[in-house]
Amino acid sequence: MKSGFVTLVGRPNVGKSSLINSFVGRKVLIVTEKPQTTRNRIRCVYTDSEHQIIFIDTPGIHKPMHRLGHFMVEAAIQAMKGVDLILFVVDATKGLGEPEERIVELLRASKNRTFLVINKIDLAEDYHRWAELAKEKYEFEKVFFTSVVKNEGIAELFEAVKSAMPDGPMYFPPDTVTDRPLSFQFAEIIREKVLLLTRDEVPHCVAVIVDEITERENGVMYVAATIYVERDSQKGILIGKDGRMIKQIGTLARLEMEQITAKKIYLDLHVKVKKNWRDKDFIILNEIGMKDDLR
Ligand SMILES: Nc1nc2c(ncn2[C@@H]2O[C@H](COP(=O)(O)OP(=O)(O)O)[C@@H](O)[C@H]2O)c(=O)[nH]1
Ligand SMILES: [Mg+2]
Repeated sequence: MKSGFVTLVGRPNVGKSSLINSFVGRKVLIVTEKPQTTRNRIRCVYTDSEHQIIFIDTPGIHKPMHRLGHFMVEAAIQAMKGVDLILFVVDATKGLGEPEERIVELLRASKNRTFLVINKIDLAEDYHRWAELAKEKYEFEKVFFTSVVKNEGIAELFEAVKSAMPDGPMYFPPDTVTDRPLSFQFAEIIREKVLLLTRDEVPHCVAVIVDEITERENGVMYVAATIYVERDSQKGILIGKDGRMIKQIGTLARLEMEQITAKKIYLDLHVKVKKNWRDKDFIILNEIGMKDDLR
């Protein structure tokens, strides 16, 4: 069997999580149009009769503004070590700018095989030339052009990834989808709904922790979760007029949680304010898995 680890890196919002979802053929990772949606290093497993590929999703590499951001970037850097292949994802509409220069340095230091992936080609023109030049200049092994939304170039890239894998063992049981527990997946789904429904600074200030998952006798799964924000005004936004916002977040999240578990779910959501948790609250930072990422 061919098996191995493949890390996706790039600046925020280029489509790293979207690409992994399309490789594994289901939505394992949350995706939104907001930068820094992904905060953790998350392993997603693809298995067929001849391959097992562990895709490692990473937070976008950016200039950190607080401790959370610092942990996120560090998680991405750690995830570049000791893998079989790196997919360096670049937005076709943006090209290689300052964030990419930093990543190129990290890639050089990691000494891994690297494919350059130009994503979002459905939104851009004239990207072939600069992409080929970048490939030559930085000595990337191959360059691929993809669009997740139009499903273009994905199969070709996936085939090349499969062929690049060395002979190896089955690292995870074949039915594994991710290395993260259900509580983490639930927390991410809830956070995604918050990101989809709120704007401005709110998305960046949100942390979600699942406090309890209990299977009740009537077959219902009881899930209690707390959404943390940094300010009272943000709490007001999340709860909304007559509690409408929190209700909408809860409904959307519950439907998706029911889909992945095939169970009936009772979702109990709470909102709490923790000032400056992104900088100061090690309990929250720990609970949302930031410490695990650095191991
Ligand atoms: N038009 C277009 N949008 C895309 C494509 N791939 C991803 N996106 C969108 O870009 C945004 C960021 O995607 P995401 O996977 O979260 O990026 P990440 O931060 O790199 O993980 C989301 O709104 C996606 O739906 C693509 O190929 N074409
Ligand atoms: Mg992501």
